[in-house]
Amino acid sequence: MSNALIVIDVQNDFCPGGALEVPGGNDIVEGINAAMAGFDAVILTQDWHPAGHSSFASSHEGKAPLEMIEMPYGPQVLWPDHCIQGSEGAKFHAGLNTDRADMIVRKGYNPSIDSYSAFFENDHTTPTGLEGYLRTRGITSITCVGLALDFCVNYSAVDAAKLGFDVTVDQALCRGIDLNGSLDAAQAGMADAGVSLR
Ligand code: VGL
Ligand code: ZN
Repeated sequence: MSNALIVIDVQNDFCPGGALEVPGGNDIVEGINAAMAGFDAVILTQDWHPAGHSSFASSHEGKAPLEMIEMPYGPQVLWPDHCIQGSEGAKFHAGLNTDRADMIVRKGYNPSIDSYSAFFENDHTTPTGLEGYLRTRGITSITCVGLALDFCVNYSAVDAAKLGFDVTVDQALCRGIDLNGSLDAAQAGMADAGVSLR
């Protein structure tokens, strides 16, 4: 039985000055680096969209960022263009200790489906492969940290709990976007799914 730290999307575009900045997103970097020592495995995720991705408002005529749209897989928030493959914004925050990472999971590369969760795309069916990686390494317990608490951290933690992992979210090492009450909803949803919030 091993434990893993899953560091979600600590990328320039989610930090102050980035395209989809999360307030205080850079404040958690040092704490995340320090936390790495307490885990058998460290996994980083990286939001990794092709230009023209369907989650970008700019891909939908007449739509502005933060408006909603109905996708074949359900409602989707439209975002400013962010984390475009190979761009500065898609790079990890320069202060993040990426040397300690055993694995980097990229997600959101499918042009027609967004992927908040580190485990499944937003159709809740297409796997990223992370579940298999964790299971084959004997990891049963995971702690999620990173950005954004109410989107990618939330979806990753809930999916991991549904898959039967023992899941903790360390909220001191997360920052949220808080769009129309999304932070309260995320905390309630994670608690319901059996995620330990601390
Ligand atoms: C995220 C919105 C769009 C996140 C990624 O990392 O929480 N949020 N893409
Ligand atoms: Zn994204």
